[in-house]
Amino acid sequence: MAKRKGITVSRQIMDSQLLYPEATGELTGLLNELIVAGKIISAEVNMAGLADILGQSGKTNIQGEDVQKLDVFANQTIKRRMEQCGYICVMASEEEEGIIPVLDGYEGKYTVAFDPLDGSSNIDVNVSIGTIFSVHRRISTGKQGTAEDLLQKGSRQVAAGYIIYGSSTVMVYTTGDGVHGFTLDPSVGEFFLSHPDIKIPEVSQYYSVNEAYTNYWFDATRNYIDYVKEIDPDSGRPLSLRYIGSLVADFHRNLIKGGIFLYARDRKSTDKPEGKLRLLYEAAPLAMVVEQAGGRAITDDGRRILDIEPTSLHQRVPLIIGSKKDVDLAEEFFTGDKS
Ligand code: AHM
Ligand code: MG
Repeated sequence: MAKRKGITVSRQIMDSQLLYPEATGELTGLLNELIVAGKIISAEVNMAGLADILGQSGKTNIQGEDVQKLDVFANQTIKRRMEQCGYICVMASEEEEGIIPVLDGYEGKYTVAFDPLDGSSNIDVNVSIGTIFSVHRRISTGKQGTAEDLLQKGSRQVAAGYIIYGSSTVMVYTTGDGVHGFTLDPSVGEFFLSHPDIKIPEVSQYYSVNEAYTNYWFDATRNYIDYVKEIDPDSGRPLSLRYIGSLVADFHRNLIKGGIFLYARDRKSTDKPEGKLRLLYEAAPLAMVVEQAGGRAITDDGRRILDIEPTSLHQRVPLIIGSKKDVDLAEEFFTGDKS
């Protein structure tokens, strides 16, 4: 789609819908509800420092409401908008153990899984955090949705994306026809197209990994990271290290600048044998975004993230995601073809 200045995210979503004559507008409505939730969370994130000060004095915020932790606030905000929007039949949140029903009579044909505030350990120190979402079409036929509707592989997502609360608030999403990025203009409360048809650079500038875990790494991770740090200016090495500790922020930077993010299995993860990151709320939606932008997302044994059939809501998965050529090369290290 040609770049048009001043186009709002709602208009872009509507234009995409027009490509499908059979579309009913429900997905458009659902995405618009998520956008409203994102704006509310963005406003609260911007108030976070102030809310904290007010919270210490009176335990109430400027509206006279109880001061809530931001991740609780984000979770509640999305739930409340979703449960009566009429477009979904069930939802799941990284913050809650079980499936979350919608209000009786409001069942729609989609499902949403979300990480309300990814990177929440960074909230108190003004580092970028974000909301990640994943949308599937329901497959069950009863009135209420079920876990089965949520436990579908990533390749069946109909939409995915995130809203990052950084130096500005940016929404990035895909409905399967490319990746589009919008920046919130807080003075008018609208997201405007700022990153049309995002393509991730084929080759990385950055690698993102928690290097504090070096002594827990298996050989594949160690060998690959040693490789990206070797000096070889002709092939662009060494890569620079960037690791924020908010997946959504590390991912967003790498999407725009070119980069590879790794959270593989290691010896430390005895209680989390599949690594740390969650398939439904983090890996699958970002995998759809990266593939739509021309990149790749795989596990540390070379499986395509989007092909993994989920077996539980909070399933974890090793994740290697980013620029295509770099993930191709990492795959060679991780699947044993290169060391
Ligand atoms: P969270 O959902 O509890 O915030 O954990 C997920 C976060 C990711 O955003 C980030 O990539 C990762 O945890 C960082 O983990 P570590 O501190 O082990 O490097
Ligand atoms: Mg998270």
